[in-house]
Amino acid sequence: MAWPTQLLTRTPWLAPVVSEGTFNPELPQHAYQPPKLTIGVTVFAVGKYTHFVQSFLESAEELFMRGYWVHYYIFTDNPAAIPRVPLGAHRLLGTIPIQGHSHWEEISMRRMETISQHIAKRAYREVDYLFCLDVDMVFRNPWGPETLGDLVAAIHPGYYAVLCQQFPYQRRRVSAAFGADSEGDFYYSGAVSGGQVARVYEFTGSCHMAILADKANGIMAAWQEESHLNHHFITNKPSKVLSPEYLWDDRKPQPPSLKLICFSTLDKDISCLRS
Ligand code: 5GW
Ligand code: MN
Repeated sequence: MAWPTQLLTRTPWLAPVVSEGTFNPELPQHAYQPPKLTIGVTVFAVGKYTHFVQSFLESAEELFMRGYWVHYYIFTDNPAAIPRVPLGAHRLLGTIPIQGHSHWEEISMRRMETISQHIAKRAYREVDYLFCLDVDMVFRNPWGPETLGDLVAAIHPGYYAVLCQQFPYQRRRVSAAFGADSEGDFYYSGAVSGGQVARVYEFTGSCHMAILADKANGIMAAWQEESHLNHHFITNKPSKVLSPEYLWDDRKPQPPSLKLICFSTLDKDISCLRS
């Protein structure tokens, strides 16, 4: 498959698609003043994934939302394994104990529920925007206020050059995550989502409900919570879409249409971590 030589800069519903060169790095700083704006980040580090926390946090401290107030929330079954990474001014970290699960599908399916409950309990008071990120990633270039929006999703690096018929949507009609062949605009990744905290509460709650409905019918969607997230975004369109620069995979060659990779997957040995 040929990579597109250029990325879209607007979605059909006129939301910006953010990539290097589409924004002036100086301008959003002013648009989102005051810098007291607090950006929350949720990450899960369950079982062996606590190994990823150090490089995630170290790179985030250097490159994620510099100059802003940041509140990391790390959900883990092993708080003692969370390293103490020195944080900059106005940057806080909370470790939230959660139960571990032996099946990775179960861990993944509980993320929506956990985030939604955490917003209701605590995060709605503490942050203005919230990003829900995978932990097996590192920041490689600045990730700044150009990514802030009401409802933000990132294009999955594996599907940005394919037609919607080829999206790996949940195609079984019985699932609450169902997506028809003709539906959908982009296939979004489950590894990066976010927005205004109230909007994140909305979509995590709605995905959680859909997951429960599927469970009651004995169904697990094709790509678990990512399928539900994609289903949600078919009708609730993101107000901002991040290009795959904000979610790349280092195992893939970097196509020329992607200029600056901000956040990418660590080359992890999946067989060893998933055993
Ligand atoms: C473990 C085995 C297989 C799949 C996921 C896990 C796993 C995921 C885990 O044992 N512990 C854990 O904390 N996670 C969380 O779920 C991490 O935050 C991880 O980034 C996220 C998604 O799982 P990934 O990164 O393995 O999924 P892919 O689709 O990026 O490979
Ligand atoms: Mn991941």
